[in-house]
Amino acid sequence: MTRTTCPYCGVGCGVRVASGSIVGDPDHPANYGRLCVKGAALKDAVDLPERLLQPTLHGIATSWDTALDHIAGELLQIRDRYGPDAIAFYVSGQLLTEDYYVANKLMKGFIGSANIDTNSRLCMSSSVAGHIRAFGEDVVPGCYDDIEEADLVVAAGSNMAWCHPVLYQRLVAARERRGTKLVTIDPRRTATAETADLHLALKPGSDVALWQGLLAYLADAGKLDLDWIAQHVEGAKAAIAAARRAVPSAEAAAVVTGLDIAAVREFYHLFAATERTVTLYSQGVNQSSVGTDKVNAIINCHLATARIGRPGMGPFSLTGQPNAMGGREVGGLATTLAAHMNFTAADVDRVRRFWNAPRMATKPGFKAVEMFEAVREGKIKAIWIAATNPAASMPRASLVREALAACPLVIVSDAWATDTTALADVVLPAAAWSEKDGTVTNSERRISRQRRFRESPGEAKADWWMFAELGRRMGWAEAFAYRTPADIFREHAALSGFENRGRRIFDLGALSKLDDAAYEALSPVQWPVGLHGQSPPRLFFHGGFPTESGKARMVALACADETEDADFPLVLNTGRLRDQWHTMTRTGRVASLMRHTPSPVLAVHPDSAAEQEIATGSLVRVETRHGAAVMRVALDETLRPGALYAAMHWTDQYTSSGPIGKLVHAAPDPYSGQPDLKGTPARLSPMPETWRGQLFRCCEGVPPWNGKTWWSKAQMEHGFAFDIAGWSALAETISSEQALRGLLGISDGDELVQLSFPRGSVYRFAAFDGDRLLACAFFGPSGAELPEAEFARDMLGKSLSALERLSLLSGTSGGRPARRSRTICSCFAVSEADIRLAIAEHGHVTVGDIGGHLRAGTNCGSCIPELKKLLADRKLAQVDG
Ligand SMILES: Nc1nc2c(c(=O)[nH]1)N[C@H]1C(S)=C(S)[C@@H](COP(=O)(O)OP(=O)(O)OC[C@H]3O[C@@H](n4cnc5c(=O)[nH]c(N)nc54)[C@H](O)[C@@H]3O)O[C@H]1N2
Ligand SMILES: Nc1nc2c(c(=O)[nH]1)N[C@H]1C(S)=C(S)[C@@H](COP(=O)(O)OP(=O)(O)OC[C@H]3O[C@@H](n4cnc5c(=O)[nH]c(N)nc54)[C@H](O)[C@@H]3O)O[C@H]1N2
Ligand code: SF4
Ligand SMILES: [Mo]
Repeated sequence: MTRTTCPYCGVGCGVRVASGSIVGDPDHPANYGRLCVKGAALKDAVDLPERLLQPTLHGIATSWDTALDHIAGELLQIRDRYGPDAIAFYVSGQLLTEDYYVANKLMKGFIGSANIDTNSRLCMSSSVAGHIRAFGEDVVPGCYDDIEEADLVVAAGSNMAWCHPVLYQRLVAARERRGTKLVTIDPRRTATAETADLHLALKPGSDVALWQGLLAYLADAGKLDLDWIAQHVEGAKAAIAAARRAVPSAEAAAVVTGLDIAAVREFYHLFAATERTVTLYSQGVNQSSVGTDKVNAIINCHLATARIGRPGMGPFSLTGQPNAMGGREVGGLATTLAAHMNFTAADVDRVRRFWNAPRMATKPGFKAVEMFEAVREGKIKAIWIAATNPAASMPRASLVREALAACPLVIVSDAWATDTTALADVVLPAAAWSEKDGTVTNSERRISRQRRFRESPGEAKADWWMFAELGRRMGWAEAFAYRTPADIFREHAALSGFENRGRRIFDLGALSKLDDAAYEALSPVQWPVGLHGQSPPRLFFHGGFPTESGKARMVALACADETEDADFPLVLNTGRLRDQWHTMTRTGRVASLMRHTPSPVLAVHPDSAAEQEIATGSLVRVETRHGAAVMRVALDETLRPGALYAAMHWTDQYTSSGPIGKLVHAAPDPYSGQPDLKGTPARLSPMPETWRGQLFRCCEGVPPWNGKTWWSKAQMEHGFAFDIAGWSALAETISSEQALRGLLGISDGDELVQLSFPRGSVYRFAAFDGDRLLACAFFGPSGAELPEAEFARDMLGKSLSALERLSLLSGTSGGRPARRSRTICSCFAVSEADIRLAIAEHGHVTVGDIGGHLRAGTNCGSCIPELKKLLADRKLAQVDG
């Protein structure tokens, strides 16, 4: 049995791997055995197909030696000719701490530039900047237990039911025990909001005003902890005065946020009255052009009430990626040095001495958005991208692609081919989760081991090894002579304790002497673990802020004016789905995870849609100042009028519309440089769909659709399902047998069957190798009823009887008509239709009833919010009826 840590979100759940099964680790303090739907599907996510197996140089397979020597030679030349700042690394919160440490050391101490930035710039950097402004250091003061010990949990810009599902499950259990109130602050009525006591669907971007209004209210109502403030806080007076000036009352807050005054009052009363309050926040706060101010507006209210560092109290930034926190610890951001040190002369010198560094960076480097601009402008001549897919996930992704296409040397290390590897000069095959060793730090500062339990395929290698090899080949053999991740971890821990003397809270001094066996056996541990202290789960109630005065800082904030773009009157919000992880390189290949939302949609509020006669299922062109895409619409009442919402997950590999990042603006926050990925001005126009189709086929790849076609691709158990629509004549697509064979992905020897007359004007095709079904396709005029993926799932890749062949072509499966219904429970493949039927026929009233009957919701529990919604819908229908 191997104990390791889930590779997805920042909750950092422990898992146990034994003989083919992967289950939650009952002893891990993040999850105590629980897993969400992505964690529960991990066994299907190892051994995924289409791995990168060998280094390639300009598309041609080569050896590690050749690839690394080439990179080392080029980088040295570029450094000598243009200086170190012409080289950049763009890395990721999905690297392990050890990978990250080596990359950062190589860039900041040896190449001599601080041009290493990370996708955490898009994710956590506003929280980092907010923490540093308030506390003096990037420290999360609380722990997960606080969520269970709170009486009020505020989820601000966080859809934790989908994005931090195990913490959400812990909250749900606590609510059942102690009646914890839940308030959500999100312009959308998310799965999290559905279960809240109060949902504040504020105007996008208006959070600062809501929290400023709260601070003014707390001051007016005499709810501040003046003694604690006097002892531990500076700047309170100015911050409160600024809040009163900007948002003097609940009424004023209601105006700016567009909320109901009663709802604002209810929130303010609840917050004022509940000492044990935890505010959880995530991308609705961070990913904003005022993200840092949002963070400080929240922290201000917690500092003013001394609700920090005590059980059940505190501002709590939820981290996204599995090692978002570890990356910050090693200094992976261009704006920080290693081990929570900064670009002060003393810190630069300290790190120089510790590393014995020949060429220390002395000033911050480019932040992500600026970095790709610098690449585009030719200031950066070489960039190494590791464990992130910026051609899809960066805002203004088309500009990022232009930049990479023009850059003389692009190196990408990844485990699969992506939109970004497609633009690389050198592609390096990376070892993936399950194949590599190291550590990650979760949202509550807890370091856990990721452990290897299987061999890497082909020649894939760990990222730390690649960076260390590069360092050796560039001439720094001694500094990069690591044998194992344990060597690196010890050095990282030692640096954190080096000349620390309690000045930096981030201190792993006590772990710097772990021998290999102890590193191998390391149990989850929270920092700080300094030489003299133990690891306190909570910080700061007794002061000790790492600022000059030792006090925390409340920040005086103004509320930014709204800017509107008359040509683009709608607002495009982007974010996550329950069962997908980012750019789908892993979760997009797991059939069970593709069932909940098999195809991308643009969610549109019915009012905005009605103006242009746009209906659910129709095609639209959505356009911003940065790009345009044709997408399928889903009308969605959970949005505010004027809002659009799209998932960030789909890429060029999965849909013709490509990544939504092509449309998203950057609008960086002035303090953190974190781009606003939640509020791009946009507009819509209808697209005239003339036909639509469904294609199911065994073979990988994307068929050669013509340009006037929208498509999306979804993995199934034995092949792929394509949802297709077009706006030219259908005949152009299926004109010849050759064209059809291309679409179905079959060779000349395979049998192609066509139903001789289009039934209900739907053309039907199937392809066989003997009796085995290789592919089938259905095309009809817009509005035609086509079979869904469910229908072909059981037949694709199998040998069919004559009767089955017939039923396939007639569009029925075993006599049962194909049914359009989405999957709610991915673990047991239970559809919405089945659940609704069971509720209606059996009178189920609880989630437990449904589980007892259909098993839905009894494994990972990720679908429970949706089950509750279906139960509530039924109740409403009964009342109405
Ligand atoms: N299933 C799944 N889980 C994940 C991930 C994943 O890809 N898939 N990724 C992980 C990562 S890296 C991250 S960073 C986290 C992100 O976790 P979350 O931040 O919870 O996820 P998002 O969906 O990006 O955004 C959260 C919410 O912010 C809201 N929002 C938009 N604008 C505003 C605003 O102005 N104010 C407020 N208050 N809210 C606003 C959006 O409507 C959205 O519901 O999830 C992690 N967990
Ligand atoms: N529009 C919009 N854009 C967003 C966001 C949003 O909400 N809206 N959210 C932003 C946020 S918060 C985040 S965190 C980013 C995430 O965006 P990305 O980091 O670009 O997304 P991933 O798909 O997780 O990319 C990780 C890559 O690393 C590869 N990989 C996996 N394991 C390893 C490994 O061990 N080594 C190496 N070298 N590679 C590996 C995967 O195959 C994948 O290609 O997206 C950001 N972009
Ligand atoms: S909540 Fe889910 S995705 Fe996040 S670490 Fe736990 S099992 Fe993995
Ligand atoms: Mo993230």
